[in-house]
Amino acid sequence: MSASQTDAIVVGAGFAGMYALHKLRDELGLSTRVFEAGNGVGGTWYWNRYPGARCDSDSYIYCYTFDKDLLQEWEWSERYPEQPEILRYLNHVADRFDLRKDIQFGTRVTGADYDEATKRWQVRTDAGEVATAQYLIGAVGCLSASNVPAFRGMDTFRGKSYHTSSWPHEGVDFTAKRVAVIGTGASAVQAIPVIAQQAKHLTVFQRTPNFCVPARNGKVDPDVARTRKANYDAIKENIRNSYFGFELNFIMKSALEAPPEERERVFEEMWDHGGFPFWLANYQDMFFSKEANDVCAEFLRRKIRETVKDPAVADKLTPKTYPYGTKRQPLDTNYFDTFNKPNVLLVDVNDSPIEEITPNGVRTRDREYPFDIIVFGTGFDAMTGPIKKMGIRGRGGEVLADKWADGPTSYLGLMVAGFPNFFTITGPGSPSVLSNMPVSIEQHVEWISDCIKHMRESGVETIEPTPDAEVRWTAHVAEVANTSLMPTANSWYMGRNIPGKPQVFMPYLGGVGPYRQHCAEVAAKGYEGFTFAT
Ligand code: N01
Repeated sequence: MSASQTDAIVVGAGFAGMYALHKLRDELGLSTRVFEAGNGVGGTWYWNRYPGARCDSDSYIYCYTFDKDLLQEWEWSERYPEQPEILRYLNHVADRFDLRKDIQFGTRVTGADYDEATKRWQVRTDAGEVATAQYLIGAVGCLSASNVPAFRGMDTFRGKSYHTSSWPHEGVDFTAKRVAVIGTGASAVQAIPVIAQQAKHLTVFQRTPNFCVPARNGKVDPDVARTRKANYDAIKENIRNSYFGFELNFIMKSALEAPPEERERVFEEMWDHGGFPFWLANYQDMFFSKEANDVCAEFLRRKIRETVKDPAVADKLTPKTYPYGTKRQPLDTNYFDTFNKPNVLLVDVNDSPIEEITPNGVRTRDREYPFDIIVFGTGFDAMTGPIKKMGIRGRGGEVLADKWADGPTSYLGLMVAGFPNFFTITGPGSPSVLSNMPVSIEQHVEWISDCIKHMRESGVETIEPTPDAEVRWTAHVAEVANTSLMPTANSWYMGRNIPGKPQVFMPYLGGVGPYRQHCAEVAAKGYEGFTFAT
């Protein structure tokens, strides 16, 4: 067993961990070590290699903005970057900033204990290594702990099975295969049309239908790309101060006050434009008023009925049980149209629940379906799952997973009382998954780095939130969520996709811009709500 000591340990080498390493090592001069379970950089984009995987944010803002030259030199080929292209970008960043030399790949952190005597974190890895550091940064992502439902007979299946988030690097050939996809979330919505093109037959097992909006991917007009490059300073400012980290704003009007013809035109424009505007730049009361929401939802339901030829299938694909937008908006390319293909079958597991996985396939209450390949698009133990998996124990041996038994608590989604010098990047209680992730990641990394700089200049060794600040912030996160319709859905934002998980709305809905400003004010007031110790 070897032991190492550094100023900082970062867990994870995705967008967040890579920038944290650059900031702490190259700007603050801290000795920094990164542990990464994958054998390369990229986090989400290293693991999620399923067919059709691409980002739902426009490429020109799904990137780092901290380096002007990097922004100018990288060319995105399409409106939405595909997984291989994002991974190439992140590898380029790793090379450009010489990050790899301080990243230990193929190493999973299995535990981290705070030693009160030395004021250091002791981090253990699956390689049996122990490393200590003053600062511990959890850059483990929000969607990195996969959820594979515990169906009876899971290990009896004689064919191949894959979860979308741990896809084989060599890809999967579906030619002439009978394929099942279980789940219809954002990942499956991307994968299903691509798999259906290749497979002999595809059966989709759906628990909850989704309101999908067309992505409308394509090449970016070179003139548009040039103009954006010339205006990156303004774009950066814009997304940092926006509500969701995009160049999008709500329509400052009620959906109910807009005349029906005007509303129809606006909806059609957003539909034709594709992407997130329908979700994040709709009428301002869409997230707050059920009546306003119904108007938006009905437009999308009509689009499903217009696209899907068999009315019974269209009906099954039409969401009816939750307000529009309260589950993550999937963007699609021919998703609904795929169900018109003769080789595609939709099974609603509410009518016909999955009872077991058999050696030959899937048995529902009604019949057995034979398959060669089963794809689990069943999502993640989101936000808290990856942090809990790190096995964090703070002051007095308190286990973070126990502290969070009834749901996550934090101050600003950045730190937890009783866990000194442990920072979470895009943790629960921050805008994180309700934003364009790189924008929120940069804000957190920069805040953490400024905080550590301040600590070193002030000669203090530890920082942690006061219990009172944590209680107040956690209550505020819930209060803001409860003003909206968001908590009413069975979403992973609420933890409702995981049996037994506490039902708490985890991200902060207060908006990227206002949240950024609040974090800055906290720092300006001498890190109000935190305590320092020497
Ligand atoms: O996972 P999900 P995902 N039996 O949890 C179903 C991000 N993402 O991987 O809705 C049957 O959304 C489950 O049903 P229900 C994005 O933030 C980003 O698709 O819980 N079905 C659902 O249909 C996204 O939100 C991009 O009732 C079961 C599906 O499985 C997040 O990742 C691209 C089941 C899981 O859907 C997660 O998306 C793709 C069971 N026991 C994804 N358990 C980008 O653009 C679960 N399901 C960056």
